Amino acid sequence: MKIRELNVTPIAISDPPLRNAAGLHAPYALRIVVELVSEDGISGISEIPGSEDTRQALLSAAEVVVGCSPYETTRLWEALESRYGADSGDQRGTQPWDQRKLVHMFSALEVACLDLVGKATDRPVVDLLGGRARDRVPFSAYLFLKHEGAGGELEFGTDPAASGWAAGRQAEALTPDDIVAQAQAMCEAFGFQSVKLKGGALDPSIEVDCIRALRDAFGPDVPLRLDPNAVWSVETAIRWGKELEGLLEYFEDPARGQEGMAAVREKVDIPLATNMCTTGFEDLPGSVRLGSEDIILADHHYWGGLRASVELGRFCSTFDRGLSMHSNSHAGISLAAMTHLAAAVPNLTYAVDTHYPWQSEEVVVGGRFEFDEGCLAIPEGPGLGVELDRQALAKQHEQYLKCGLTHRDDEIEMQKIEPGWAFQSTRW
Ligand code: GKR
Ligand code: MG
Repeated sequence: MKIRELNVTPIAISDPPLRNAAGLHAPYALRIVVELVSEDGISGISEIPGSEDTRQALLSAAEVVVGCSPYETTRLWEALESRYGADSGDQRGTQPWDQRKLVHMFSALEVACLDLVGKATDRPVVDLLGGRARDRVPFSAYLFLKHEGAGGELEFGTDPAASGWAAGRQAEALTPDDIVAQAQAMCEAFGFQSVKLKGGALDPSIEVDCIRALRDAFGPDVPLRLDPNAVWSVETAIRWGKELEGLLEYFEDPARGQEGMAAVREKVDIPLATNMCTTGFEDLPGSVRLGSEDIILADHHYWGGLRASVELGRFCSTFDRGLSMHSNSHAGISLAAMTHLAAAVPNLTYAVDTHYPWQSEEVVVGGRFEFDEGCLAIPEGPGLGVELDRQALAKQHEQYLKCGLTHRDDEIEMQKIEPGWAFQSTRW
């Protein structure tokens, strides 16, 4: 079986004005939907974070991909690496999200190949990753400090008729009480049983108060996580980390770099997690040498695909690291791939991050995924178990063309509400 066609469709999905260390989310999150079609007309799909650079790179990859076998993803990796060069550590960037090129491209192509192979052989992707270690995958609530509004066409406005989580998604949340209300609305709608707060946006004292308020509201049985995305100094992370001892399941990227994380880890008695300092296989020797974290957040978009993420799981069990999963704003193709992966890796025992509650649109047939007690079952059917809704895809592509965004820039969005605001890699 050979790949005959590569289709690359950039889309924009509405995203609320969420605050983070890099500024503010734009009214749309950019994603790219990739489709590979085999000579016999079977199609495999995937989704990755979008930018004009990634779109151009994927378009140019057609000359490498067309004619390849979807079974031979190792060969595909080699061909892409020799055509585009290996990613370097600093290409990741200082922002909360990863900006490496090759891992994104390969993830897009590998996931679509696995979907295609699954559809051709009538097996779910989880079987191609070693088979299921669990049938249901638990996800975590993902809270954000935010401004009023739900993103997309609504922009900063509100719908007075909205209630439940629809209202929670629109409401401003800049205080501990607001964050508790957001958590309650999200957990009620999705049934999540773990709660993560995105930090690094406001003064650490406010974010620590949010965690205290969440503990008071939810009690000790609901695991809490805080993620300042590495904009706290080592001293700040230690000072506030001490206050957070006994309150957090894990403390995610409290400080920058493996050395900074190791220094915090020595002084603070909370497991440290990362999706910023140990983000690729080339970082693993440093992680072992320095002991920079207790838990690594896998992400198939960043670790170079689903199979590479399974290999990361093996590393974690060998070197006594816990394994969790990172997320960015995304739609259902990514969610399906994350669910297959999390179901296949036995030691991925933490509830998985997802930004999904913040989105309201879908690109897959059947519409939005329904969570049951915070969990998703492995999507049924061959491959990823999802099909492209071509009408929805066309609409979201239209949205992409209209919104004029070409890459993610949370600093520029933030400057729209706070002129002069600038990202600082260490802010507090
Ligand atoms: O979307 O604001 C965001 C997040 O901060 C995201 O960019 C991060 O990559 O969710 C992420 C994280 O866990 O660091
Ligand atoms: Mg993180």
